[in-house]
Amino acid sequence: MKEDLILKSYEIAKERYAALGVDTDKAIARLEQTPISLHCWQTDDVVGFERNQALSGGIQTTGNYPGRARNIAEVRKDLEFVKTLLAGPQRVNLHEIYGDFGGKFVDRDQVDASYFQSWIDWAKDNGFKLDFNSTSFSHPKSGDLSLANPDPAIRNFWIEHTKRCRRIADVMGKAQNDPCIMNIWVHDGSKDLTVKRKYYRELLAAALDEILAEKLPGMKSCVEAKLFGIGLESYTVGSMDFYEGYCATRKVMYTLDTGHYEQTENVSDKVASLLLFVPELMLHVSRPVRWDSDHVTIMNDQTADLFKEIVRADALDRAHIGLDYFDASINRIGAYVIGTRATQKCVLSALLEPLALLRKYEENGQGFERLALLEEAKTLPFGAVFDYFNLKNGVAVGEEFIGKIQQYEKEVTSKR
Ligand code: RNT
Ligand code: ZN
Repeated sequence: MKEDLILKSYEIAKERYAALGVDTDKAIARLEQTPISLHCWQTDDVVGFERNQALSGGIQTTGNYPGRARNIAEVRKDLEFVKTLLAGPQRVNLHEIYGDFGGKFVDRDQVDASYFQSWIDWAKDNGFKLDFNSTSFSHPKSGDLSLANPDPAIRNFWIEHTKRCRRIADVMGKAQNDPCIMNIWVHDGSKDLTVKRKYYRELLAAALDEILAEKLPGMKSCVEAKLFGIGLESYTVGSMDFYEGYCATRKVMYTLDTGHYEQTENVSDKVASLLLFVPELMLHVSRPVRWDSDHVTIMNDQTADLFKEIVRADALDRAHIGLDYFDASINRIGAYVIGTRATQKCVLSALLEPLALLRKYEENGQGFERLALLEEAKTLPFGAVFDYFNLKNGVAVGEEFIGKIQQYEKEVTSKR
């Protein structure tokens, strides 16, 4: 794309926004400080390196597009390539099953930071910081209940696993001089009706209390609520209400996955409530289609509104952004780039909102003016600012990344 054209368009856009009291350079600078955590599991359909078996336990990938990463070297190579197509900082979000086990079977209650040293080194060499997740799915002991299992042997196995994962995250965070965010999501639930709803939730709360008791300054923990798991449709132990109460009383970071709500629910409206009661948010930016389907994130109203609410709450510093979808039906690298850029577009568009003026209208009771400006803001030259952000950071502008991904497919992923 013609560089001078992008620069010219940006100058015009900058003036249009300035007239509404918005500083586009400042918005870009803020976006450049906003890391997006790439979920490693999009490279390989959430298989990992523990037993090389298809995913099981409440979630599922669909599609069989060729080119899945089959080993640690391919996962890393794909992530390195993805990074070349993205402006701004990225982190990499690992699951425990992506450890560097060197062909050895390491059970979940045996894992330690030594299996992640090569990830720590790789991340440092490639300018990534790491986030982490314990893994309760895809294991013979996963069953329907892990941390909330009434059988103490199974429950303690998962408690031990999760404690070990927190220590791994602590090592990662110390190595990178920045807290590693560790997410805890368990699929625990019931396919059919249960008459012991409260009991399992008591078990989960007690398990989490035990897990989170250890002070680990290099990491931060977050816990993720869910509507339902596949095969566990009637009851979810870690429901929204459960985790809202848990995080508010324990002062723990809440993971808000945009796929985990009723389809007609307005997820963005949760932000300004949660932020009053929980210390921080971890966002799993995803796209539900009819259900929690984990389609590739796009710039739609739900995602745009989510970031608007975060910026309006002045909480970009209290919200950690990660992606969480697994689409195996299209080029997987393309899925990353589309989702990350869409998320960045939503953050940027939120930062470019003429908020001061909108708020002035609201304070004056000028409802017409507020609505009019909200509508007009939608067609401000936002694309010119996003293009400039990419140009400035030396990455593909606009649709240019399509050809680059096609080339990588031809040279790399199609040969797998
Ligand atoms: C599942 C949760 C969870 C997972 C990852 C793989 O519904 O969203 O975050 O997607 O842990
Ligand atoms: Zn999630």
